[in-house]
Amino acid sequence: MVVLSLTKAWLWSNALLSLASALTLPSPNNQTQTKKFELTVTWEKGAPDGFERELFKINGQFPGPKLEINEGDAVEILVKNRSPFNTSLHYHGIEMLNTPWSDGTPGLSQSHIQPGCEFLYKWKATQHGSYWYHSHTDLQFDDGLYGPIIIHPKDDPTGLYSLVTKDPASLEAIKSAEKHRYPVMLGDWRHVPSSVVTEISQKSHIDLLCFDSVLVNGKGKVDCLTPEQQAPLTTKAQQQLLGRVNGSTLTDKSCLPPQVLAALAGPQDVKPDPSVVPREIFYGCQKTNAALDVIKVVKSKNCEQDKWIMLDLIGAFSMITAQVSLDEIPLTIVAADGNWIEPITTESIPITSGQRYTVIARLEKPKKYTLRVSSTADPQVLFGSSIVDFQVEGQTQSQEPSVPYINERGVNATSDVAVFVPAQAKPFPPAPIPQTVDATYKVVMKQGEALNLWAFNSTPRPQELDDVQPLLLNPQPGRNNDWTRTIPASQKWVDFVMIQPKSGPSHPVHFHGRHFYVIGQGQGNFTWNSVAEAAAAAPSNFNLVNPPLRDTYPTIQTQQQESWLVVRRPNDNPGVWMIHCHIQSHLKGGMSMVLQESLETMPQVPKEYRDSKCHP
Ligand SMILES: *[C@@H]1O[C@H](CO)[C@@H](O)[C@H](O)[C@H]1NC(C)=O
Ligand SMILES: *[C@@H]1O[C@H](CO)[C@@H](O)[C@H](O)[C@H]1NC(C)=O
Ligand SMILES: *[C@@H]1O[C@H](CO)[C@@H](O)[C@H](O)[C@H]1NC(C)=O
Ligand SMILES: *[C@@H]1O[C@H](CO)[C@@H](O)[C@H](O)[C@H]1NC(C)=O
Ligand SMILES: *[C@@H]1O[C@H](CO)[C@@H](O)[C@H](O)[C@H]1NC(C)=O
Ligand SMILES: [Cu+2]
Repeated sequence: MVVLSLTKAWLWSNALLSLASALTLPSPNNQTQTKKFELTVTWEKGAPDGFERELFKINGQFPGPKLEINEGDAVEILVKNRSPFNTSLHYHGIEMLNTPWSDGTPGLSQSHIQPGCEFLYKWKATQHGSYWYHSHTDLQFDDGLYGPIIIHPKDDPTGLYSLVTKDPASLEAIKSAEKHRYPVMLGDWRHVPSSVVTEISQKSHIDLLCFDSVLVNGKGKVDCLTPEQQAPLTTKAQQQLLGRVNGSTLTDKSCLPPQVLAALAGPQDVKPDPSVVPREIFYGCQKTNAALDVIKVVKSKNCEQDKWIMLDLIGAFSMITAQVSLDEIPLTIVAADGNWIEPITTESIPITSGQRYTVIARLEKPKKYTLRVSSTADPQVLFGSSIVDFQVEGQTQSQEPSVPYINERGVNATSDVAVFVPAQAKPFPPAPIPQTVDATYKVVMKQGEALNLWAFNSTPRPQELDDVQPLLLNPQPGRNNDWTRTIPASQKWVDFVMIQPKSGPSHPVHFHGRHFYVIGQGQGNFTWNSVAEAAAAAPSNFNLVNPPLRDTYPTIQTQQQESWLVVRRPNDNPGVWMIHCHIQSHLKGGMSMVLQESLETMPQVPKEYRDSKCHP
């Protein structure tokens, strides 16, 4: 589409950006070093929600160990694949500045790590905040191949925290909480391995197979609702979908039944076949009572100051988007996808697959507080929880159950619950963005020719491309096809206009490499010839002053009309990067494409990454 060429704005914005970084405070934490980790991947039995199945473990645990790093550190991660499957490890949200070969994307930055083999990832922690690692091979992260990454900031965050409290003792307590952050990994979980899910989806052309539980830090339980309990939790959208097939109701796993999902197919689609879906995928709920994750926080007797905690909420969801809320305790968000924001205090936060929020909270009354994770996705009523167990030495803990802000559908209990709106997050410190760009790329997201096929532009990207020689070793300058865009180094800032067709589900769009600014979003057709024209015509849909900086952001789910999302992103990190929908079945179904960025200035791929020989 339209290619705008204006480079002055880039220079202008660079000047402002360096101004912003000159304002940052001196660093208390500048002893950088090389942090080395060894991660051994195995395939073994486990029972995260009380039901035993096989799953991936890393160093014998699920989720994998927390990788704790300081900003500025050099990071080396040796992955030893001791599982029977090909695998890979991607570092979600890590920009991989000058190390595109360590991005962990099979077919792009590396070949799969084959069973018995090892791979050494090396990258520099140029960012701070919460990130996570996960397999980028098949649907392996559905089988538990993930873990958290915490990068402690180099710059003194006092300026940020003093927007939360001016009380010196509380400020110290928050800084101390930052040193002891708790990752909270949120996942949707099935009792069958992802290989079975894939096989069923490919045979039936239905990819919305039921989940069995929601896990928090790898723990959860199966809840079964009676029809009476389901009734008030069934959304209007679900009722409409059920209404399309006579006599259908939610299954006992609280899912839309396969016939209803099959009815989503259009006349042009390959006809779905619900009859080949094994009954136990949708029916036969069996309640479990497994232990939930507990974060135990103890305030010592002689501690005068308030107790503050910092949590890194990490959306390791395969499919769902959930509202997350800690009963009775307001959460102050200080970072989104690792990027500091002006603090926003909230009581319920929507999190999609791939997104992260860093929150701080003040605990006063000793009590067990429930952290609720309630899916808002249409196919199933699905929820889970964990516990923040707050004890004060010398005080009796209240035994009263904590009072929820949200219900099992993520709906706020009362109208005064503060629900976070992601578009309102403002970067801290302010990060001016260029007002014009050098190019605009339009990406039309769509369903493929079947319910389990998905695409950016017209053709699903074939998964076999994960098995070819990594594109980074042999880039294709000039290639521009349905799943490749080549962005020359001369295009310093680029807009992507993501078009969502009507009656589509929300797609959490994820970019590897550099993060992006979410500058505009709206419903209806994107009828303008350029983003500048759109912003002039519909200013309330755009934020060109202080837009959110993210690496994963959802499109608007639509019924009657299209919707669009505009993101603005620098092209200053040469490499071969994937952009894709983070819903795993959509990625598997082809909803991804490759950006070859600034190939002209790409650093030479080091010899050890060119040589693909296995080191078992
Ligand atoms: C660390 O930061 C302090 C204060 O800004 C500075 O004096 C010191 O030289 C820095 N050390 C290194 C190794 O950068
Ligand atoms: C559903 O029920 C209505 C009325 O009860 C009937 O007219 C219609 O044909 C039925 N549709 C199907 C697909 O069975
Ligand atoms: C939930 O909160 C929103 C405002 O954030 C309000 O509009 C809505 O009515 C509330 N829902 C309920 C059930 O109170
Ligand atoms: C494992 O990865 C290699 C290298 O990408 C590929 O050739 C092979 O087909 C893969 N094996 C399986 C079972 O996918
Ligand atoms: C919006 O665009 C679609 C094609 O993407 C077209 O079919 C539809 O008619 C357009 N709607 C309006 C209201 O212009
Ligand atoms: Cu998607």
